[in-house]
Amino acid sequence: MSNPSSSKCRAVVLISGSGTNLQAFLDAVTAAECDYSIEAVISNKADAYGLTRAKSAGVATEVLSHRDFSDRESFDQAMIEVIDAYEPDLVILAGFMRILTPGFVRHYSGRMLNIHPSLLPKYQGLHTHQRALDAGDSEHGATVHFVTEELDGGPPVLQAAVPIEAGDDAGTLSQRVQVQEHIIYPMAATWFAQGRLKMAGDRAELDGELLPRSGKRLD
Ligand code: NHR
Ligand code: GAR
Repeated sequence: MSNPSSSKCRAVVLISGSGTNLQAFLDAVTAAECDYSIEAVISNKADAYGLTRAKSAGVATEVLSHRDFSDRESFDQAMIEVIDAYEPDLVILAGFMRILTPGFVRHYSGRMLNIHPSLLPKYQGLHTHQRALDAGDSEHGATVHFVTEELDGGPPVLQAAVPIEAGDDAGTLSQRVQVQEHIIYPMAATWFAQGRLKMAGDRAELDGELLPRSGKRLD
């Protein structure tokens, strides 16, 4: 099922911060036989460490600060222009921290993925690790999902769980979750690049079969 290199899936990655998920993608494309290429990394923050990771890997970078725009619509419109110059097949949100407008989301409908640090549909939005701890949950995790207008509400693709251990705080828990993020996110991107993963209404579809409403669970 792998693509010939001439039709390799072109991905653009959006970040706001440290970019450990971006690093997992960069490592995957450096290894042989990856089904996608990373064409560019775009950050809304000039000091995001992920930009350094991209440059070290020889990947093009762009910075577009939301502070230079008067509203979300004009920021998102400028982002579309920057992103589309790279002619992406797939847009990957990797710790990108700005809520996207309906127009932006529609433009990339069915070809934009996010990783969210919770076992969706639990804990949409921010501060997920602390919320899982405060609720006394026994497990937590991360979910890759297609991005729709509903924040963290698009069709889940793949999720991985980790145990919550006695003495965990948001920092130790997020580190344990991130180990799983770095496994499941490149896996989902590979499925997309191979043409096996699609958004079908409010569900994700893998190899022609609808996935469960919380996505496929990595065991
Ligand atoms: N946009 C849409 N339309 N749909 C989604 O599912 C999105 C999205 C944009 C980002 C990532 C998301 C996450 O995984 C994501 C999913 C930022 C916020 C937020 O409140 C919430 C969720 C996510 C990302 N951002 C604040 C804002 O006003 C700013 C917070 C900050 O700068 O630290 O945009 O959790
Ligand atoms: C990741 O843990 C990701 O799940 C989370 O931010 C971290 C980014 O880390 N995403 C969100 O909270 C989105 N709102 P990274 O920059 O090291 O990949």
